[in-house]
Amino acid sequence: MFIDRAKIFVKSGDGGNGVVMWRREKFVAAGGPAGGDGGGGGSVVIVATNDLNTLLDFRFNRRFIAQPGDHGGPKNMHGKTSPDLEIRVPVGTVIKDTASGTVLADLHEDGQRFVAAKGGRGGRGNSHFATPTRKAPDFAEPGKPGEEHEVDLELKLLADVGLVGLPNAGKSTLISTVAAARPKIADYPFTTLEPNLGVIQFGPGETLVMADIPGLVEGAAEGIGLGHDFLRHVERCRVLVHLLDLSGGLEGRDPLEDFRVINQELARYSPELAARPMLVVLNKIDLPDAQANRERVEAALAPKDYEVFAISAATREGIDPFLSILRQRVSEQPPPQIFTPQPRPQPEVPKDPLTIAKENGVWQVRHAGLQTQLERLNLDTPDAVVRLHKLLDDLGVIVRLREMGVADGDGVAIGDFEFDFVD
Ligand SMILES: Nc1nc2c(ncn2[C@@H]2O[C@H](COP(=O)(O)OP(=O)(O)OP(=O)(O)O)[C@@H](O)[C@H]2O)c(=O)[nH]1
Ligand SMILES: [Mg+2]
Repeated sequence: MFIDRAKIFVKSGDGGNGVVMWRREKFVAAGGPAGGDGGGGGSVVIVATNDLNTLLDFRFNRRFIAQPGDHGGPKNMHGKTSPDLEIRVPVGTVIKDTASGTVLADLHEDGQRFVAAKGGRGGRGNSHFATPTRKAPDFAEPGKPGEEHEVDLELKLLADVGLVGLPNAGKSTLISTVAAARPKIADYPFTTLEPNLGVIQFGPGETLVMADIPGLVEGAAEGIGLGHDFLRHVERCRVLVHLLDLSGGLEGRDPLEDFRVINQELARYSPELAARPMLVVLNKIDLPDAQANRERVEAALAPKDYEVFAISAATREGIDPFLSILRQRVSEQPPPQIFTPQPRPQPEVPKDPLTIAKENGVWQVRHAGLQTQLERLNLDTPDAVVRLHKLLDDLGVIVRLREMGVADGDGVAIGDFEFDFVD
């Protein structure tokens, strides 16, 4: 089964907490602070590899959760940083933010990495907070929480040339003749059930990648046959090769009618794809029925400005002239489209980050980012009040409360955290 889309959940590890510890040495009465830093949480990293060609692994496994960092230890010992959790995907995987649809990354090279959820930073231990006036800081920083996101993975193979045509036209035969590819070939329709890539070697170091996709039929856009979803894999091709069974097959079809049908399906999928440069290849000229059709088909296509080739994928007849023009046409086109990644949209931050309102006798303080800053203050420690006061003062909360007429003893709430106001 071919799977080329998946939705996954990723969560990075929380950072470990920094700790409050003291040096205890023989003969040293009161040692200084010695609380170690917390280790960083593991990130979830998506890595592209040429070894895979489907997103099948994500059918049953959709949650990826990296480990948290360890807390700091005594004697300034760092907590252990957790390793990153790596997820392997095929090259050509586009990663989108599920919520916004933003393209976050387009992994177009082997080994390319994308950090889908960044591990939380470890908190600093109390030794970091010692100053000449505060020799014994009795607080430390908690680790930063990890991130969690939902992302869509979408495989859009990267190939220079995309082969399109009805089932049985000979697409897989052609790719096996010109490229180092061994797809399944058979004399019945829908032999190919998943896209295959083949590499055509010209000279040393000069190659073209060709994509063979399952055959399209009339109504593919409505899901008839295997549907047209596979066109996603030729969307980024520089040149399309439209393969026609010139013999008309066993049912004696008209190759010109086949040509019209496929072009119509292409246009229904994407007008942009339908406008891509297209070479028309009349296949199976080794068959007598093909010879009978050849003159008529060529004459009908000539006025439409298509470059038309007659070949036999089976006997190689006509292959070389076709390949040399194909190589030329591809080189004239811009390289395959790589999506430009965008940063993940951040939740809207109100213009005035601070709002204060008296609700049911309690001053509700709302401030973008205050919650996070509160988390960084370890509020269980004795001098927390002083630091809380300083934080609120720095953010202008105290001034604003006074302006609004706060009185000593009034309740003040910041999220879940409540305290009494004392000036
Ligand atoms: N005589 C002759 N037969 C050919 C030629 N090319 C392909 N065939 C035959 O046509 C049949 C279909 O070929 P495939 O390559 O499987 O066709 P396809 O377009 O990949 O078909 P689907 O994967 O079903 O979409 C097979 O029996 C091939 O052997 C050719 O040039 N000459
Ligand atoms: Mg095939």
